[in-house]
Amino acid sequence: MPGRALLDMKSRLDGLLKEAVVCVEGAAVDKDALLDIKVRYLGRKGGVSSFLKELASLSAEERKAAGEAINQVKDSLEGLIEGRLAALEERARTLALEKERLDVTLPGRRFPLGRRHPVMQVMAEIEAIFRGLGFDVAEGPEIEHDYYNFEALNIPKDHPARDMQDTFYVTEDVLLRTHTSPVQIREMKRVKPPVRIIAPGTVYRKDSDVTHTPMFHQVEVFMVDEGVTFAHLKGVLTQFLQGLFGTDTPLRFRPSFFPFTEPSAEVDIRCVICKGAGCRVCKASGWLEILGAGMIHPEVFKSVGYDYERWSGFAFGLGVERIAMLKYGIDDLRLLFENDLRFLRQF
Ligand code: 2NL
Repeated sequence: MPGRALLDMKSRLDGLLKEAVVCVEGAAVDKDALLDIKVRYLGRKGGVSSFLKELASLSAEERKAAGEAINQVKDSLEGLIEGRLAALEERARTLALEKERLDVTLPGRRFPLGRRHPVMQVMAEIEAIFRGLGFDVAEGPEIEHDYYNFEALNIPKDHPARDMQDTFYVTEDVLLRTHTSPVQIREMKRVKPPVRIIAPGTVYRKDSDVTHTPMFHQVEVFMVDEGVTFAHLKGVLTQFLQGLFGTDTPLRFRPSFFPFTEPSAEVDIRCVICKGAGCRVCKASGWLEILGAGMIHPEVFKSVGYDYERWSGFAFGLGVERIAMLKYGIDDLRLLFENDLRFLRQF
């Protein structure tokens, strides 16, 4: 016959287990609450452990039965809580996996490919031609001193090119360069001949209508050495323009004037649209004006400290937008500045 003390203990153990089970049910999805319950009932100072102290007051026979009863409650409670914790862990992992799910069979996203603006394509092409002829590429500031932009180029104070109407002034003698010639002045001051340099870049003029934008692109080219003649200019221009427009493109030189070259010429190519037959683009002349050129003026050589008795050179300059329009048959300058993707994607 078990004693009263043992029966009493078993009933209290049963009560504790029931109470703990209710707690565990209530904390079903709360990991922290479950851990609290575990400490409260199974910890060293927890509910189940407190029964172990009572063992001392029992007979050896009852102690064994009581010990087994305590262990049973401990084991079933442990099993219950660990089971719940494992289930929570499993649920969390399933949720995480679901959230990170990747459908590896989906088609990839197309990477939008950009392309070079037609003006920049022409610039790159011009640059490549001149690199092939042994020219170096130079750059310089877009905000310039009056001296480099005008004075050193033999453009006198009363020259129409210096007119307030053409030039963006920052101060009385600081301005936005109106051509890339100042880059060439800087280069000639920096290095001694022989020099072969092209200066591509952005230039600014106070001009805005259907055929002019206040900002546009220019490439200027120059070469200085002993014995450079107009024949070298013609040869380089032929190589360059036939490289750009095709070897079946005749050139024509007309006398002209620039303050920084003497003699000077305007250079035409046979119309790339009508091949000389006459059309709207060449205004029925069969020819297209493409650039200005000449032999570098002795005054320019004086400015940069070159001995004009010893050295000679040619120079020319062209507008890139105009070349791009002729090369790609673009009939409206504004298309080059609107950045309409439907237009740009064609190049
Ligand atoms: C044009 C004409 C030209 C030059 C630019 C130049 C530069 C130096 C010395 C001499 Cl540093 N000349 N450049 C020469 C002749 C013509 O440009 O109509 N450009 C759009």
